[in-house]
Amino acid sequence: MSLVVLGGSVSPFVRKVRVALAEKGLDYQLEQVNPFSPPEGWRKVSPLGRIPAFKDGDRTLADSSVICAYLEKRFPSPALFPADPYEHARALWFEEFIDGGFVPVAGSKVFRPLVLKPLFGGKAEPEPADEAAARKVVEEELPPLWDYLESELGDRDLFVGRELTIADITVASPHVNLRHAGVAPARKRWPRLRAFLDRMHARPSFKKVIEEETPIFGKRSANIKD
Ligand SMILES: N[C@@H](CCC(=O)N[C@@H](CS)C(=O)NCC(=O)O)C(=O)O
Repeated sequence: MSLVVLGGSVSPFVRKVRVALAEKGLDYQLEQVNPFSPPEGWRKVSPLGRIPAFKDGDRTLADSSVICAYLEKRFPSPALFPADPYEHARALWFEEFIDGGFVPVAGSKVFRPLVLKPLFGGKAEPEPADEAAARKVVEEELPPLWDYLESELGDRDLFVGRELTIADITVASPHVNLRHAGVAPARKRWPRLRAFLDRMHARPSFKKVIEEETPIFGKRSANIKD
């Protein structure tokens, strides 16, 4: 068996697949692909040009949600998708919420200007204008999304059902990017969400990738306040 994840480890969608593989106890290789300067033939593997893509032997797939759905059928145990039809659909919904709603804000408007742009522009710190714009997003655009997640958690430890699911992995993953940018939901206003993230990021599956990434991307994570 040869499983390969293709993509940059800093992508929340690549991390989601890596954590799902780790939670299922599967070995895999990570082949670094930068979607902005991809290898030849990349569009054959990932028709939309995005990361992650995935190889299982000579079979290829693209899109983290598709890859995770495949992994679930191929390696059913331990399950990461609920058996109950409604709970299953709810788990898919959280994948969509993060993909279509949360990452376009947290990734493009916060992590990219605060962490990626300075790194790739060879600068130690973001431009003041980028910092100010990102700060505004953190103050105005992330709170309603965090309010929603806080209310969906309710008094439970996990988003759907009683076992860890793809919903939990998917929600926790882009919060690693935010953590690298020095941003987290304040414990006072979003106590359940913050405690959930602390628990998720302490799981061995997340801990391993966070430890790999932090020396490269996580300079601002020490700035996080409660
Ligand atoms: N729905 C996709 C989203 C993947 C995605 O947007 N990946 C970003 C990196 S985080 C990417 O490849 N961007 C490059 C591009 O859109 O050209 C998934 O779940 O895999």
